Amino acid sequence: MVVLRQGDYVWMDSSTGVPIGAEVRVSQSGQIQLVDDQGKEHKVKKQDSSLKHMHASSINGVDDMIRLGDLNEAGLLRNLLIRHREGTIYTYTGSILVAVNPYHLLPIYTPEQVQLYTNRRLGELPPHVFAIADSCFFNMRRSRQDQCCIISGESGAGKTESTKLMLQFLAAVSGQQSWIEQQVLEANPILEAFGNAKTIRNDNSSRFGKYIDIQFSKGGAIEGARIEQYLLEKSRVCRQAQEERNYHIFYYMLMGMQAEQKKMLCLSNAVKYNYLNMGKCTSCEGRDDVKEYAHFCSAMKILTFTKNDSWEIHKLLAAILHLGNIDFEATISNNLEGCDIITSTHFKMAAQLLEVDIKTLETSLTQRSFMTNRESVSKPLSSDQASDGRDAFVKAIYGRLFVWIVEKINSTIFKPPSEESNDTRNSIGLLDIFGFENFKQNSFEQLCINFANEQLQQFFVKHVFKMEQEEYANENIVWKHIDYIDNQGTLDVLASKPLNILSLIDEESHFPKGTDTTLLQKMHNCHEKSRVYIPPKNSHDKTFGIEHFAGPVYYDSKGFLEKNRDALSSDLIMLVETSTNKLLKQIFHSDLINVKSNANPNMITSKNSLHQMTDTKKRVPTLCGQFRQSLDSLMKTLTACQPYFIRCIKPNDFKKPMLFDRELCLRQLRYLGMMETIRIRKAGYPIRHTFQQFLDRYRVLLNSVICDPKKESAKACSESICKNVLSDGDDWKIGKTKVFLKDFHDTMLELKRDKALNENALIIQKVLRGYK
Ligand code: AD9
Ligand code: MG
Repeated sequence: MVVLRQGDYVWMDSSTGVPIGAEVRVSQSGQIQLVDDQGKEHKVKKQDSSLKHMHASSINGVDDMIRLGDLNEAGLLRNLLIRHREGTIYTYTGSILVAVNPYHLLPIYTPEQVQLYTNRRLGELPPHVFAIADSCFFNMRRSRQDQCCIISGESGAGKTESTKLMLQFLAAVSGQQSWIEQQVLEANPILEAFGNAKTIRNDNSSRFGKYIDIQFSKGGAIEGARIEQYLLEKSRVCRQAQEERNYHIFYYMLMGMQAEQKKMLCLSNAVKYNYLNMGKCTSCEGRDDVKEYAHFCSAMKILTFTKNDSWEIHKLLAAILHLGNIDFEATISNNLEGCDIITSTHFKMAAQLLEVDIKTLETSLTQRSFMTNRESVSKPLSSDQASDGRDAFVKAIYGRLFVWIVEKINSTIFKPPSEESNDTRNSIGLLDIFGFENFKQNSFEQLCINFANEQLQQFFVKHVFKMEQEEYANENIVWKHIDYIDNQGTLDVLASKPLNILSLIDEESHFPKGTDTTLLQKMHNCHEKSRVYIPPKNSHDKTFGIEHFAGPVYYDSKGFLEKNRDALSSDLIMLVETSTNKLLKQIFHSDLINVKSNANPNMITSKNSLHQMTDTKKRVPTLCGQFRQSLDSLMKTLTACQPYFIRCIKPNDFKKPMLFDRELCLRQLRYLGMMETIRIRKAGYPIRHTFQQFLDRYRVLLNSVICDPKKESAKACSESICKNVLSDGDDWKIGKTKVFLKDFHDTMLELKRDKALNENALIIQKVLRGYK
């Protein structure tokens, strides 16, 4: 039975099913009131058996959640809530950083803060994204191993902002204030202009994934970087949902360009373009397109795009807008449905900017040629088919332009290692991929995005739960198994099992008679019994569901095969061939090679990835196939690094500061596996070194009177150091080949090592002075 006194803190039941914190207030008349964490008042009796006193650690919250006394969902949720309320958005779980989006600018990213966090051990100062960046940097130099930081969370949770902050910190500690650092930082505004857009979830939503690999010299200076991009959402160029925009660059350009240039491209305002006004939202609150355009232009200069490059890019963007405003008129001749293009300034401008003959543009858009046994014949397209073909062309231009821009940026910032720097150089990779998505209507793009998120979650599960517990067993560390939710089953159904969903989509895409309906049928036949697959409700329903780690998502199968085929008619490729526009030809370079080497080119599929482009024989034919391949290669890269994790949490759906939706946060904490993560980090030993590594680094802390390294084994010496520095009763372990430590042990050892080395240096100085 709990007795309630003024100022006590208790847990009380809440509608979410997870208890909420409340403060006890006793009025002068002795009446007891509870004010819960959301400010709601509740009357209670003096004694209430449903209430429980709060653990002292929960009242004001803790920096590191493994120190929470109330180690349950309520404790976890409240800790984040009260910290968020105070503007403390960062919290550790051991070395894993949890970041709650504040949705307003906090004064914690100043150069002074960068300096404060430089060269400090994790946990010495309050949690911060800079501390993670510093720790990555320190560990890279200490272990000479590549590091990576995986930043995850759903759309709008703050991944891209965290990535930029990490980058800002690393550029600052690299300390050269050189051109290359500036270039690495300024690549971002360009990528965001072309690859980010306003969505209902996020005003600056990344519609592509990126991995930035930053290379450092042995001395810790940034030498270069490489950006890998994944699967830009091309459909956005032609279609946007309500309240959403096309890619920022279009609006920037129309708002920010000089009148004279706009006139040359025959451009007017965003509302005038079909490709820009579909979402009924051409401006974005809080985003100044004019200012952003100026920033974009200066970034282009820093990244060595010439004036001419920039103009050519603008020409293609303008051509896209004009193409979008072309109208088709249905015709019937010889009983065949066809269409004409209605002559307009837009049509003329499109031809002029693409530098193609206007008549050839018309036939390429309104007819499709194909091969019979002997000859090539052409067939008229209906106006719907023609406008679909036009959209496919536009998507192909934009998608290839994006890839070209990333390649161009890489050619400036990537410095291939010289022979001598090759083995001394190390890197830190930052992964910022599109967050998990679940809209009212989800399509092929969402399936790809969510598949990528499944893979990253599995990487987390593998690292934090599987490999960790396997290692304890191998090293004979006494350990009580911690259960966790493993999403491998979902990945198996999606991509590993025979006849998995992605391979069925691929197979059906290759199959000439395949349709979205036959695809659904096959999926159904193969996965009917799986708990991961949710079948359509009835025979008319074209929607299937997948039980993802973050909850079920229903996908509309309509258009899946076409999107996956990502095909462009050979007529349009041939049109590009006839163009005198150098940039246009350049971005279609590999398609042009393919169309020439292919005797019977009916359809050409796109090539999207830099790496794969070099090998034309091993062509990956579908979008899905390409994406899988680039994800596989990403996973290999990540596996070769020592990983850090930042888990971003979105506190509300309204992009609002100071609003913490408990239910929304709880759902994210659950699917991120936060409870289990805290449990394993609390019980586990995330830091480990082989005996020899440990001895090499901490020899200065060894008391050689107690343990002589010349006589004793590395194991005995390591144990002696631990006993000496970490005290005997502390929870560290000696395994078969390694020392096992907690995160705070690592910090403690490093601080003591610094101190001992400094003292030694002082002694040496004194001795030397004595000699003089
Ligand atoms: V998506 O999957 O690309 O749609 P992200 O990348 O997770 O998503 P983003 O980093 O773009 O989200 O953050 C969304 C918005 O939240 C930003 O535009 C900022 O307005 C806001 N945000 C995020 N993190 C911070 C922060 N540390 N400080 C202030 C922030 N505002
Ligand atoms: Mg983003």
